[in-house]
Amino acid sequence: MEMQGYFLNMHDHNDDDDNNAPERNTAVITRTKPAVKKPSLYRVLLLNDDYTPMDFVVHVLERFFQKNRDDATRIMLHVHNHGVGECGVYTYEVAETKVAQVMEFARLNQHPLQCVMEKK
Ligand code: TYC
Repeated sequence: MEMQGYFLNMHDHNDDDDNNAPERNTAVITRTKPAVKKPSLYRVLLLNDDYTPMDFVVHVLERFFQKNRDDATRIMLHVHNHGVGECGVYTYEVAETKVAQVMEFARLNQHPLQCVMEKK
């Protein structure tokens, strides 16, 4: 059970000085703003095109997404055959950086390769 984000308040109503008085305690659980929030995650996607060489896409996946040769080839072929494919899942700023790095690298090499991010 997820209890993070809840606060347990104990109330002791025995504030008279009679030690023999019956216990009259209550517990109230209130929802609170969690102190720690899970960050939203974003998929980084490669889009297919007719011109970018397959070897270049494999290299991009190895260089920017830490894929080994086999996984990079599998993802490249998935994009080639289906039009779009996932390179990885990251927090917003990391995903944004990956997209910018890939777009810059493709532009420098004069390939039309497109890389985008989408919220999961
Ligand atoms: N379709 C490209 C070709 O036949 C290869 C390719 C794969 C291009 C993946 C982009 O994201 C891509 N050369």
